[in-house]
This record gives sequence, C-alpha cells and structure tokens, in this order.
Amino acid sequence: MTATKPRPANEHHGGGESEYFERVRSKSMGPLWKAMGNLMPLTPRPREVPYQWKWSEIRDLVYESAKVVRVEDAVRRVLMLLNPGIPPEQAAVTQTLYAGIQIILPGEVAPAHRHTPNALRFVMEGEGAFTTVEGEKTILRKGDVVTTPNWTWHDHGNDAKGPVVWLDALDIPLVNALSGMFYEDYPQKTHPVRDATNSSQRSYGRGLRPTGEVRNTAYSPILNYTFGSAQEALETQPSGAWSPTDGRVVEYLNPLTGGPILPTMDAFLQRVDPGMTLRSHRQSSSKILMGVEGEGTVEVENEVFRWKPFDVMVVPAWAKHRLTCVGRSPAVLFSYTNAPVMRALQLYREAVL
Ligand code: 1HN
Repeated sequence: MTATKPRPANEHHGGGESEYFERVRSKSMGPLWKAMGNLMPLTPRPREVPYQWKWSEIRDLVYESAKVVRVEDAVRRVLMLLNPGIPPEQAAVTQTLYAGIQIILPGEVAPAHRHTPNALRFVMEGEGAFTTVEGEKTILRKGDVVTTPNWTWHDHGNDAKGPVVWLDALDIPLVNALSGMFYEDYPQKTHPVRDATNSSQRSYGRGLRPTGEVRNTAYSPILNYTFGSAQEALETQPSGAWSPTDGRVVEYLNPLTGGPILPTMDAFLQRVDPGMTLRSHRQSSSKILMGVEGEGTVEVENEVFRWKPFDVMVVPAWAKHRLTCVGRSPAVLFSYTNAPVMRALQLYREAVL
C-alpha cells in the first residue's frame, strides 16, 4: 500500500493559489490570513503625516481667495488645510479632523445653515466680525474661541473696517466615516438674534448657572471663550499644575459637565515658558497645534517644525512629540484633538517617553 501523498496547500482543485484568491475576490470575499498584519498593527498607523503650514504662506493665499470668490457663492470662504497623507476629497487634516482658514470681508454675510459636524473657531486676525449661533450673537476678537455645535443654526457677518480671519476646527472626516452627515440651509440669509450679545458667557462662564434652564446638550452652553479669560487662567495657574509634557495648559471646558467643549473635540491654550524642558509623549488621539504668541518648535517623530504665530502643525495619532520654547518670550499655542471620542470608546492611550 502506498501512503496518500498530502496535497500541497496551494493546490485547490488544481487551480493554484492565485487563481483561488481571484475566485474568492470575484465573490466579494477575502482571506483574513493575508490581511491580519495590516488590519491589526501592534500600534496605530494613521494615514495623516506630520506636517506644518506656515502662516506667511497661508495668509497671502487666504487674502487672495477674497478676490477669487464672493462669499455668496462660496457659502464659507475657506482654504482647507489638507494633510498630504490623505486623499484631498476627504477634507482631512487628520483621519478624523478638519482644519480650514476662513476670511470674511467688511459688509459680507456668511449665510445661515446648520450641520451635524461640530465646529469651533479660533480668531487669528481682525476684530469686529460677529457670529450668531442659535440666536445668540458674539463679537469676535483676536484669540477668542467660539463654538458652533452639532445642528445649531449659525451665520457670520462683518461690520468692521477690515477683514477677519479665523481657524475653523471641525470633525467632518469622523462624521463622514460614521455616515452621520446632515446639512440644512436656513431659508433667510441670517437667522434671528434672540438673546443678548454674549449672554451664554455671562450665564454659564463665571462658575454660576441658571438653575431653571434645563440643558441636555452634549456640548458646552458657552458660545465665546474670550482670549483674555484663557490668558488670565494660564498666567495665574500655580506651578504645581504644570504638565511634564505640555507645560502650562488650560482646557476650554463645558461648565455643566466638567468635560470637553464639544463631544468630539477638546481644545486647549498652553504656554511653554523660556527654559521649560518638556518630555516627549505619544497619544492615541490626533492633534492640531497653532502657534499664537512667541516662537517654538514642535518635534514630531524625526521632524522638527520651527513655528511662529499662526503656523499650523499636525501631530498624528501615536506620533512621538515634544514642544519647546525658542527665545525669551513664552511660547503660546492653541490646540484641538479628537481625544473625547477616543476616551468615549476606550481607545485613548498615552505613553510618556
Ligand atoms: C462651516 O459651516 C463653517 O460656519 C466653516 O464657518 C467651515 C466647513 C465645512 C462645512 C461647513 C462655518 C465649514 C463649514
């Protein structure tokens, strides 16, 4: 008797391995054993790459956009910051986050609409534009952080003498990945102002709250976090509160929960003082940093980005990064991340190196 010869693993019904994979693929199936390593790397492999946009380059192109398109046609006149590691049609600065630079000229109105992505903006240049969100108006000044949360009506205008420019931060790629995108135009150019200017800052922003008003929104009730209040909180912070990886930091908080300003994004103002040496770390959240005052560096993996005010830097998920201050003045940065989503899904991790 001759023993039965085992059939070679790559011979299925005589067709060979690649012929088998072709038949599998033609039926919309795939072999997991070929995909495992890519599906489950040991640590995150985000598509976004470390990157920097220089304000000196952004600024000219953003001002030029005001000659290229009218705001009525543009709806929002914005140059998006597109991460070179991600296809441009995804409008992504990281896999989950969006960043853009918006300009509004005197006399212009950016028409009212609402959408499911959450937004916050950081005012970079100019003074005296206004934003109305769900009937509350606020005047925008340099350094203010203003929210336009999920499904809130919002329009912008500019009664001032010069252009006003700001950074828009949204969770558009995340919302698209979840197929949660809804959008609606308001029937008029603007929606009606209902509340006193900056009323939410006065009602909720001073350690008090109106007890008769029941809020069950996942986002902060405060519309405008002024630069002055954030700066003051940074400056008066006791040295014992400094973070070994981030220096002095304040978070823009939802005062009703003590949690992040928006359910999908948190935001911070931070300060690295001259001579302060910070440690490198990795976070599973992805982060966008914008220089505000002073000068410094953001070291990301093997790259060193030297920044000046309003340069924008990307720290990809799980990338090793470290901040330094350059020069004699403190280095102040604004940042936002997707950490609230990562925490909610038990995906947030940090390693201090
Ligand atoms: C939007 O509504 C604004 O309200 C900014 O200023 C950027 C990007 C995509 C979709 C809507 C704004 C936006 C946006």
